[in-house]
Amino acid sequence: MWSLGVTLGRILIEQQDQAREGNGEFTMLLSQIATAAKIISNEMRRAGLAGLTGSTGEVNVQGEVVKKLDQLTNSVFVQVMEDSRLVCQVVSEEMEEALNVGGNCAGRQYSVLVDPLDGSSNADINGVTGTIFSVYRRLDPTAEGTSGEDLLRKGSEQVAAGYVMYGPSTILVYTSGEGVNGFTLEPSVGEFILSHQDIRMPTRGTMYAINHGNRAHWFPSTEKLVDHFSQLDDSTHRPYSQRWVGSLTADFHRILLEGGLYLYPGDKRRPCGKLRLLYECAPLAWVAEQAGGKASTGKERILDIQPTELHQRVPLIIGSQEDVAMAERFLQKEIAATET
Ligand code: AHM
Ligand code: MG
Repeated sequence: MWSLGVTLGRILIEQQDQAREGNGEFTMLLSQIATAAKIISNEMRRAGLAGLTGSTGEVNVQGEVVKKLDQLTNSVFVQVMEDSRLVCQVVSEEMEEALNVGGNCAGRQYSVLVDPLDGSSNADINGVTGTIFSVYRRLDPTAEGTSGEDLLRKGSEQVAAGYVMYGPSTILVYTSGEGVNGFTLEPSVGEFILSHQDIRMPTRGTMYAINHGNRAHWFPSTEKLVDHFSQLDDSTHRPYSQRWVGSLTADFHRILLEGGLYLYPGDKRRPCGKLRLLYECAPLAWVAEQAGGKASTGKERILDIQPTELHQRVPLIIGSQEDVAMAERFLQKEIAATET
C-alpha cells in the first residue's frame, strides 16, 4: 500500500532544489502537465459512452486518420499549457506548425512538445494509450517572439520528459534529470501518488516488441535480429517472448519495469521508421537513460540527434542496456550496407 501523502506535488517540491531545472515555474509547469493528464484520463474513461470514439474524417500532417480523441486530447493539452502562462510554444503530433501560446513570449521560460494521444489505434477498442511529453527551456527566456531554434534541440537538452499511460490505472512517469519516478492516479482524491520510486530498468530482459506485420519490408539484418530472439539458448534466456500493444507508451512501460527492448527500425519502405523524434523518441530516450537503459537509432544515441524538422521520424531501439547494444550490433551491418 502506497502512502497517500507522497503525492507528485510533494516530490516536485522536494526535487525543486536538485533537479537540472529547479525553480517554482518549472514545478508549476509539471503540475500543469499532470492536470492535463487528469483531464485526458477522465475523457478516455468516458469516451465510449460520450460518443468520443471514431474518426473525425480528417487526415493529419503525418498523413494519418485523425481520431476524435486525437483532437480532443490535443485541445486539452494545448489549453492547459496556454492557461499555465509559463509556455511560449507547443509542438504536437496533431499540429503541422508550432503553436504560439505565449503572446510575445517575453518571460516565458519553456517550450513543450507532445504526442497527446500515443497509440491512437487503441482508442476505439478500449486499449491502452498514452501522452508523451518533452520540456525545453527557451534559449533566451527574455526574448520576445518565437524561434524555431527553441524547438529543434537535441534530446540531451531536455529539462523534463515523460509519459502518462491510460490503462487499467493512469500512471505518470517522468524525469527531470534526477532518476525516474512513477505516480499512479488515485481517482478518489484526484492525486498522482508515488507508486514507482527511482525506477531502474533491468540491464537485460526476456521480451522484445516489434510489429511483425512489417516483416516483408525489413532489411535482412532486422530479420536476423528477430530470428536471434527466437533461437534457443539457455545462457541468454532465449527465446524471448514477443509483445506488441500498438502503443509505444504501453510497450515502453513494460520494458522500463521488466526489461527487454522495443524496436521500430527503419525498413525498405520507411528508412527512418515511423516514430517522431521530438515528442516520442527523445522524451522516452531520456527516461530510459535515466533509468539505466539505452536508446538508439541503431547507429547513434537518440539524445545526440540534432533535429532538422519538427515532425522528423527516426528509427528507435529502446530498452535494456545489453539488449539494445546487442540489437545495434545486428543493425549496424544493414546501416553500413545502405550507406554505401
Ligand atoms: P501514434 O502516435 O499515431 O499512435 O503512432 C505511434 C504508434 C506507437 O505508439 C506504436 O508503438 C506504433 O505507432 C504502432 O505502430 P503499428 O501501426 O506499426 O503497429
Ligand atoms: Mg505516438
